[in-house]
Amino acid sequence: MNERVEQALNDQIEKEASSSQFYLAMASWAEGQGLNGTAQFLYSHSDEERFHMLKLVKFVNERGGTAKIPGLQSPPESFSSMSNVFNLLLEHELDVTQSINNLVDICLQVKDYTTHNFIQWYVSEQLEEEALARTIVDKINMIGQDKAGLYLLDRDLENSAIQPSVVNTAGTGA
Ligand code: OFO
Repeated sequence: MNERVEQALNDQIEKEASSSQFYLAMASWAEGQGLNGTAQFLYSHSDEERFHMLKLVKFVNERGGTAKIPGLQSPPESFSSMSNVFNLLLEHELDVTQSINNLVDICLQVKDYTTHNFIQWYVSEQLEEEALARTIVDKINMIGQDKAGLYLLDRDLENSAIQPSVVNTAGTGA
């Protein structure tokens, strides 16, 4: 496996693992605040990010590279509000998208079309996740300080009533 691609994939493993921890910290905070729907949503998002990490680990190893399991920085323990949580989440997803785009770029530069093909799944996934985060941030902005509105949003998150507004068009499953 090309060294630059391997390095970029290992950097991405670190990003996905950090995402998982970050969302786990958010989930735990939300649970402590009695925001059970939000907590459930974030716990499952954290699981998803771990799956993204694992998928990369397996790909690197299967392609003859060496996946590196990273040590991670501690995520924040507390957040100031739902708005704070989801704005941070959106910011984080935008950063992950940039890093995926960088990976795509490297694959094209070194003509690694297999990894390029593999990484398309992540490109679609980021599109979905960004759209979902934006939807939630928009709703929170609309609700403002209205407690009843926040209660309903928390319930919607629990019932998965909030779905990404962009459909995954990659055609590749998990
Ligand atoms: Fe891994 O999908 Fe977002 O970060």
